[in-house]
Amino acid sequence: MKTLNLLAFDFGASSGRAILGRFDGKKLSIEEIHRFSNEPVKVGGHTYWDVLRLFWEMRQGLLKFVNNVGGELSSLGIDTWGVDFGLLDSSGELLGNPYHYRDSQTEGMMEKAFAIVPKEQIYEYTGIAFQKFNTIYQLLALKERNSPILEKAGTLLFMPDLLAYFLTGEKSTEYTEASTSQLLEARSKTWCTDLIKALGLPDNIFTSIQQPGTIRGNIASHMAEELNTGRVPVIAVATHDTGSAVVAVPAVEDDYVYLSSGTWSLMGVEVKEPIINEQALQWNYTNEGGVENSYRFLKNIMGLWIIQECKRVWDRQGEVYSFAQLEEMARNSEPFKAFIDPDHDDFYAPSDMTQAIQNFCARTGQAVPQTKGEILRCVYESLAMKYRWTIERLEKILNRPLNVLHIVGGGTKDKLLNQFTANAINRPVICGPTEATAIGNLMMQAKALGEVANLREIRQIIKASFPTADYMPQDVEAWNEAYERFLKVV
Ligand code: LRH
Repeated sequence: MKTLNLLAFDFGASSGRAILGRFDGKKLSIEEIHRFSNEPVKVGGHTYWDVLRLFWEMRQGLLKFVNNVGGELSSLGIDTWGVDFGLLDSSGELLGNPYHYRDSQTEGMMEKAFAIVPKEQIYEYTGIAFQKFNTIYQLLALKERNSPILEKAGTLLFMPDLLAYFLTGEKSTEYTEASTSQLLEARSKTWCTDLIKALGLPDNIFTSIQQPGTIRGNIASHMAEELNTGRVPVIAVATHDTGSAVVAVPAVEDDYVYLSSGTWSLMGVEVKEPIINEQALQWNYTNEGGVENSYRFLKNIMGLWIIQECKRVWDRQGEVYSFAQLEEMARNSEPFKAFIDPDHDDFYAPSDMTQAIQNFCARTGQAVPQTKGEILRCVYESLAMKYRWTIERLEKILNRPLNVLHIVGGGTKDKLLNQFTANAINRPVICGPTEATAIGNLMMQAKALGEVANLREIRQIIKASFPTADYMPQDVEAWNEAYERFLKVV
């Protein structure tokens, strides 16, 4: 076959990139052709995404392909974080800027929802974990304050669908992203109209659902002309970034657990049927929609957000260090001084993360980390411990052992955390690829174009194309002892 040029637009909560993939049928190689920041914008008491700027960055990525790379672009795909959306009016115009999932509008909305539809019933319908930022609670917040935007809304499009709409003019909803809303029925993979109606949300704003690996349209002709791209097919990949990342886990074993590590840490397994039971509900595990009828049974863990936010605080104070320098400070600090529960609400959106960590340690009667190194070491060790906590509970729910951990995503660059994770979970850890999300996005394009058969084949190709790094557990005794102390704060 001729080599395909595929373009992945991968939008994360702090940055985005356009990654060019060249696929010759056997191997995939990647090249970053455009990178940009994605800062939340705070105005008038709310936090928004600057979606038009994000679209502008997509155009820059396309222009860079045309001007710097050249040749034929076979297709493109878009993935973003979950849950957030834009609303269009009946003529297709965007009504306001999409809210950021960390906006405070959803405070108290879960409780409001449970008063109408019991929590257990919501879980039974959707299988989705309770996170205050889920689309369901964002919509409820708009409804509660009689938002004119919601009243005028004709169509809801999630972030990747919205960006695809700007590009193609086609309105559709991709399944993996839609599943994060907590508004889909887990088993039938369709909108849960009973839940939507019970909460008094409009049920006429949702479009039909497309499975990942299908062609959703082509770049609109006026834009194709302007950018000189040709009418490139736009593919519905697994448009939820975690969905794309999990596609790219280069696993050959059956007994593995994955961790998609970035701003969030998403840890879980791939299953054929959603797991909806009391234990899964109690420990707040989710069943996100995956490719080829799979589900991602996983837990959302706060992840590197905590480190990113510490860095932001220090940057603001004029003490600017690279992530590599911060990692070194943590490495040189005293072990096991204090622990936090990374998933405590204290760490969701504090104005000063370092303060939040210190307050948590003081409140729980532990030594209070003082230096940057101590604070970071506390976060790293606590994350590693939370991974162990999560795997142990996964094993209980699944009733089978999970013997190896695959870590993918940007977090794999953090060697200290990789090693701490192996130590804490006492299992081998295989790290890579780092650009898993973009790679999963690219390979689902190849599948939609008919150049690769299935997920199994995709993973073999990824394994053959990208190296991994292995970490073996060390100091297991000391980590076991410290885990007992960690358990006291979760
Ligand atoms: C990770 C992620 C995660 C969601 C969160 C909002 O980027 O998609 O899966 O829950 O963002």
